[in-house]
Amino acid sequence: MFPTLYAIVDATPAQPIESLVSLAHKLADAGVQVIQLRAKHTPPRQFHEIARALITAVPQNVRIIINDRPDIASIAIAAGVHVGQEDLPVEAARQICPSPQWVGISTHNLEQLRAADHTSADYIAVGPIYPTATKENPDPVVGLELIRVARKLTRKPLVAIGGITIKSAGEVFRAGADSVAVISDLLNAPDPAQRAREYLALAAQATAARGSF
Ligand code: TZP
Ligand code: MG
Repeated sequence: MFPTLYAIVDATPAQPIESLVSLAHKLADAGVQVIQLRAKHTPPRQFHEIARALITAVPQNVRIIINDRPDIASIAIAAGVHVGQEDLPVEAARQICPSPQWVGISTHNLEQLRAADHTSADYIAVGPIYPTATKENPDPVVGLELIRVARKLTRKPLVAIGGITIKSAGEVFRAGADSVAVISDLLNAPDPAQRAREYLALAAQATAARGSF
């Protein structure tokens, strides 16, 4: 089963590596099985250094996924890479990150979803589901409807992203998401590990109630 909580650690260049490692540790201890490292404004050398630090800090069953950069995912021996519509295409990323490494792809509309379904992507992210302040220049909000449509269109795991909170996650799972990708509602929580546990418990309930598709 695809991990139900897809935590994203958003690194800024000024953030000490120890605080990122400590956060990854806490999330892993809480039961999080996939953590994406997103470092939009961090130079590649530092990005690689953070990636290595996180990969060595967490147990082997916790997948560290590198955002945007298949080269860094490969060289850091990460569990995979996540690409957007303006990054390298999935099959190009796949050449750099062959299976069993994961290649994930972001989609923002039906056309992109259909195209992603025909690639070797291991999962498809859909969003932004709700308004988000985390992403610079986000695509238009797609709402729960695009998850419902996506659920009928693909058998690949669906990761919903964008503005998801512990209050909205239930309806996101009920719409057909396998997983919720969360940045601010995790990182800004008073206790991110506790919030992660809440997501995992809620996901277990929501997916059990929904049954399998
Ligand atoms: N892609 C679409 S929305 C988003 C990304 C990276 C940001 C999600 O962050 P948050 O804080 O969970 O809305
Ligand atoms: Mg990207």
